[in-house]
Amino acid sequence: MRLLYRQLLVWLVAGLALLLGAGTAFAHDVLTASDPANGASLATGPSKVTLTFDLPVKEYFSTITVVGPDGNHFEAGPSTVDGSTVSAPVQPLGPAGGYTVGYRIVSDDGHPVSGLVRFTLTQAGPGHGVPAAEAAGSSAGPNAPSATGSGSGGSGSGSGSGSGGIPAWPWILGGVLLVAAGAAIALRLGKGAGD
Ligand SMILES: [Cu+2]
Repeated sequence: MRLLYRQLLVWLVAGLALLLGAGTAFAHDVLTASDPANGASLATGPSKVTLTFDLPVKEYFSTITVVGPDGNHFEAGPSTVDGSTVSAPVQPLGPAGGYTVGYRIVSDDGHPVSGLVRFTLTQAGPGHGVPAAEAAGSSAGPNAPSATGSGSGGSGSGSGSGSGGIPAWPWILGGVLLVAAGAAIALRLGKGAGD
Protein backbone atom coordinates (compact mmCIF):
# COMPACT_ATOMS: atom_id res chain seq x y z
CA MET A 1 0.00 0.00 0.00
CA ARG A 2 2.68 2.46 0.99
CA LEU A 3 4.45 1.84 -2.29
CA LEU A 4 1.26 2.57 -4.22
CA TYR A 5 0.84 5.85 -2.41
CA ARG A 6 4.36 6.79 -3.25
CA GLN A 7 3.72 6.04 -6.89
CA LEU A 8 0.58 8.13 -6.79
CA LEU A 9 2.51 11.00 -5.29
CA VAL A 10 5.04 10.74 -8.09
CA TRP A 11 2.23 10.88 -10.64
CA LEU A 12 0.64 13.86 -8.97
CA VAL A 13 3.92 15.74 -8.87
CA ALA A 14 4.56 14.82 -12.49
CA GLY A 15 1.13 16.12 -13.42
CA LEU A 16 1.69 19.36 -11.58
CA ALA A 17 5.13 19.78 -13.12
CA LEU A 18 3.59 19.31 -16.54
CA LEU A 19 0.99 21.94 -15.75
CA LEU A 20 3.53 24.45 -14.51
CA GLY A 21 5.89 23.62 -17.35
CA ALA A 22 3.15 24.21 -19.86
CA GLY A 23 2.43 27.51 -18.15
CA THR A 24 5.91 28.87 -18.62
CA ALA A 25 6.82 27.24 -21.91
CA PHE A 26 3.75 28.71 -23.53
CA ALA A 27 3.80 32.08 -21.82
CA HIS A 28 2.99 34.89 -24.19
CA ASP A 29 4.50 38.33 -24.04
CA VAL A 30 2.54 40.62 -21.73
CA LEU A 31 2.42 44.38 -22.08
CA THR A 32 3.99 45.86 -18.94
CA ALA A 33 4.18 49.55 -19.81
CA SER A 34 3.41 52.02 -22.54
CA ASP A 35 4.14 55.62 -23.48
CA PRO A 36 1.62 57.18 -23.48
CA ALA A 37 0.32 55.17 -20.55
CA ASN A 38 -3.07 53.51 -20.78
CA GLY A 39 -5.70 55.99 -19.59
CA ALA A 40 -3.37 58.99 -19.83
CA SER A 41 -4.62 62.49 -20.65
CA LEU A 42 -2.33 64.57 -22.84
CA ALA A 43 -2.49 68.20 -23.94
CA THR A 44 -0.21 67.58 -26.91
CA GLY A 45 0.15 64.43 -28.95
CA PRO A 46 3.26 62.22 -28.61
CA SER A 47 5.72 62.02 -31.51
CA LYS A 48 5.88 58.29 -31.04
CA VAL A 49 4.25 55.43 -29.19
CA THR A 50 6.36 52.95 -27.26
CA LEU A 51 5.12 49.64 -25.88
CA THR A 52 7.16 47.60 -23.41
CA PHE A 53 6.64 43.86 -22.92
CA ASP A 54 7.92 41.47 -20.28
CA LEU A 55 9.71 39.33 -22.86
CA PRO A 56 11.56 40.00 -26.11
CA VAL A 57 9.47 40.65 -29.17
CA LYS A 58 10.15 38.98 -32.52
CA GLU A 59 11.38 41.45 -35.09
CA TYR A 60 8.73 40.73 -37.65
CA PHE A 61 4.99 41.24 -38.24
CA SER A 62 4.55 43.79 -35.47
CA THR A 63 2.09 46.54 -36.18
CA ILE A 64 1.03 49.58 -34.19
CA THR A 65 -1.93 51.71 -35.17
CA VAL A 66 -3.08 54.97 -33.61
CA VAL A 67 -6.74 55.68 -34.29
CA GLY A 68 -8.38 58.97 -33.40
CA PRO A 69 -11.90 59.79 -32.24
CA ASP A 70 -12.83 60.42 -35.89
CA GLY A 71 -11.61 56.97 -36.94
CA ASN A 72 -8.59 58.35 -38.79
CA HIS A 73 -5.17 56.78 -38.41
CA PHE A 74 -2.27 58.75 -36.98
CA GLU A 75 0.60 56.26 -37.03
CA ALA A 76 3.32 57.78 -39.20
CA GLY A 77 5.23 54.70 -40.25
CA PRO A 78 6.00 51.06 -39.56
CA SER A 79 6.82 49.93 -36.04
CA THR A 80 10.31 48.99 -34.97
CA VAL A 81 11.33 46.37 -32.42
CA ASP A 82 14.16 46.81 -29.93
CA GLY A 83 14.45 43.91 -27.54
CA SER A 84 11.23 43.87 -25.57
CA THR A 85 9.98 47.25 -26.75
CA VAL A 86 8.08 48.14 -29.91
CA SER A 87 7.62 51.70 -31.06
CA ALA A 88 6.06 53.56 -33.94
CA PRO A 89 6.23 57.22 -35.03
CA VAL A 90 3.05 59.25 -34.70
CA GLN A 91 1.80 62.18 -36.79
CA PRO A 92 0.56 65.34 -35.11
CA LEU A 93 -2.78 64.40 -33.60
CA GLY A 94 -6.04 65.99 -34.66
CA PRO A 95 -9.32 66.35 -32.80
CA ALA A 96 -9.45 66.24 -29.02
CA GLY A 97 -10.92 63.08 -27.60
CA GLY A 98 -10.12 59.40 -27.19
CA TYR A 99 -7.28 57.83 -29.13
CA THR A 100 -6.68 54.09 -29.34
CA VAL A 101 -3.29 52.48 -29.85
CA GLY A 102 -3.80 49.04 -31.34
CA TYR A 103 -0.89 46.64 -31.37
CA ARG A 104 -0.17 43.22 -32.72
CA ILE A 105 3.23 41.67 -32.04
CA VAL A 106 4.81 38.24 -32.17
CA SER A 107 5.73 36.86 -28.75
CA ASP A 108 9.09 35.46 -27.80
CA ASP A 109 7.46 32.02 -28.15
CA GLY A 110 6.24 32.76 -31.67
CA HIS A 111 2.61 33.41 -30.78
CA PRO A 112 0.82 36.59 -31.83
CA VAL A 113 -0.34 38.93 -29.09
CA SER A 114 -2.60 41.90 -29.67
CA GLY A 115 -4.25 44.51 -27.50
CA LEU A 116 -5.22 48.12 -27.04
CA VAL A 117 -3.92 51.13 -25.13
CA ARG A 118 -6.19 54.14 -24.80
CA PHE A 119 -5.34 57.75 -24.08
CA THR A 120 -7.16 61.07 -24.28
CA LEU A 121 -6.05 64.19 -26.12
CA THR A 122 -7.42 67.17 -24.17
CA GLN A 123 -6.61 69.89 -26.73
CA ALA A 124 -7.05 69.53 -30.47
CA GLY A 125 -3.82 69.32 -32.46
CA PRO A 126 -2.98 70.48 -35.99
CA GLY A 127 -3.05 67.00 -37.57
CA HIS A 128 -5.74 65.31 -39.63
CA GLY A 129 -4.57 61.73 -39.85
CA VAL A 130 -5.34 59.34 -42.65
CA PRO A 131 -8.76 57.81 -43.33
CA ALA A 132 -8.93 54.18 -42.22
CA ALA A 133 -9.50 52.93 -45.76
CA GLU A 134 -6.21 54.45 -46.91
CA ALA A 135 -4.27 53.31 -43.85
CA ALA A 136 -5.64 49.76 -44.12
CA GLY A 137 -3.30 48.85 -46.96
CA SER A 138 -0.18 49.59 -44.97
CA SER A 139 -0.49 48.59 -41.37
CA ALA A 140 -4.03 48.32 -40.04
CA GLY A 141 -4.59 44.74 -38.97
CA PRO A 142 -7.91 42.96 -38.67
CA ASN A 143 -7.88 43.97 -35.02
CA ALA A 144 -7.80 47.66 -35.86
CA PRO A 145 -10.51 49.26 -33.77
CA SER A 146 -13.32 50.73 -35.79
CA ALA A 147 -15.52 52.02 -33.02
CA THR A 148 -16.67 55.06 -34.93
CA GLY A 149 -18.89 54.09 -37.83
CA SER A 150 -17.36 56.38 -40.40
CA GLY A 151 -19.03 54.95 -43.48
CA SER A 152 -15.84 54.49 -45.40
CA GLY A 153 -16.86 51.48 -47.38
CA GLY A 154 -14.42 49.07 -45.79
CA SER A 155 -12.71 48.30 -49.13
CA GLY A 156 -12.79 44.60 -48.30
CA SER A 157 -9.31 44.33 -46.88
CA GLY A 158 -10.19 41.82 -44.19
CA SER A 159 -7.58 39.26 -45.05
CA GLY A 160 -7.39 36.38 -42.61
CA SER A 161 -5.14 36.85 -39.62
CA GLY A 162 -3.32 33.54 -40.11
CA SER A 163 -2.20 33.11 -36.54
CA GLY A 164 0.12 30.13 -36.58
CA GLY A 165 1.55 28.26 -33.64
CA ILE A 166 0.57 25.30 -31.57
CA PRO A 167 -2.24 26.04 -29.12
CA ALA A 168 -1.36 25.53 -25.47
CA TRP A 169 -4.71 24.25 -24.27
CA PRO A 170 -4.22 20.52 -25.11
CA TRP A 171 -1.17 20.46 -22.84
CA ILE A 172 -2.94 22.26 -20.04
CA LEU A 173 -6.00 20.04 -20.42
CA GLY A 174 -3.75 16.98 -20.36
CA GLY A 175 -2.10 18.17 -17.15
CA VAL A 176 -5.45 18.88 -15.50
CA LEU A 177 -6.80 15.45 -16.46
CA LEU A 178 -3.67 13.76 -15.12
CA VAL A 179 -3.93 15.54 -11.80
CA ALA A 180 -7.66 14.86 -11.58
CA ALA A 181 -7.13 11.17 -12.30
CA GLY A 182 -4.41 10.98 -9.66
CA ALA A 183 -6.63 12.67 -7.10
CA ALA A 184 -9.54 10.35 -7.90
CA ILE A 185 -7.38 7.25 -7.46
CA ALA A 186 -5.90 8.60 -4.24
CA LEU A 187 -9.40 9.26 -2.90
CA ARG A 188 -10.56 5.76 -3.76
CA LEU A 189 -7.46 4.23 -2.20
CA GLY A 190 -7.98 6.36 0.90
CA LYS A 191 -11.50 4.98 1.27
CA GLY A 192 -10.25 1.41 0.73
CA ALA A 193 -7.61 1.83 3.41
CA GLY A 194 -10.20 3.17 5.84
CA ASP A 195 -12.02 -0.13 6.42
CU1 LIG B 1 2.52 31.76 -26.65
